[in-house]
Amino acid sequence: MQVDTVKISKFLSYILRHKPESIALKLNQDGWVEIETLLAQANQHGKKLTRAVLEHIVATNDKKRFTISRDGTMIRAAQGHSSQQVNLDYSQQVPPEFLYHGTATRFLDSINQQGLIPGTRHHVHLSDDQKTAAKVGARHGKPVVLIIEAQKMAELGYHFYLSDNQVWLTKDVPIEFIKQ
Ligand code: HQG
Repeated sequence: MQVDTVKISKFLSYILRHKPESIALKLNQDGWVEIETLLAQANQHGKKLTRAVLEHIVATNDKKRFTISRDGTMIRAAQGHSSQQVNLDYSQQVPPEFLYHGTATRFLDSINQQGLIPGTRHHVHLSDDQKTAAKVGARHGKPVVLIIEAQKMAELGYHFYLSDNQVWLTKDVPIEFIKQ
């Protein structure tokens, strides 16, 4: 397929996580939108997108960033939202003993003071393997992987969620649960 799938995937992330209003789109509270409406609005705003291309991108996306509803009519981003239109009802899960957060060394001073905070997104993102965390950290600079005492947090009443694409989410991580 002669399309720039990375570029379209980034466009979809932008629309479905952050700025649906930029193409006059309204997501429902669970982040879903009708595929027909998304295609119509994208095309109206000069982004050529067909159902076939969309399905190709969803199926081949390296991180399974997008989910199509079982009946095939709707689409949403699996996680990573900042849009206030959305308040996803993630499934709460008991985490493993440790989870990992990849960040850049330049953020460490601040993290050591404040703990991990979600920033513009709705959650702090964690993964169950160090390799993925290292890749996430490298997006921001010299990567460092922090070890999060997730089970201990859960025992103390902190909530953990697992997205459709297996990213662990929590609201914040106080410094006492972070090990380097
Ligand atoms: C850092 C990607 C200073 C945090 C990935 C991170 C992920 C602090 C940055 C998903 C801080 C936020 C999310 C504090 C946290 N002081 N910095 N107190 N607390 N930070 O991009 O986790 O490819 O919003 O360490 O795979 O990097 O888009 O979050 O470095 O799952 O699908 O603030 O994005 O997925 O950066 O990445 P981000 P993230 P996709």
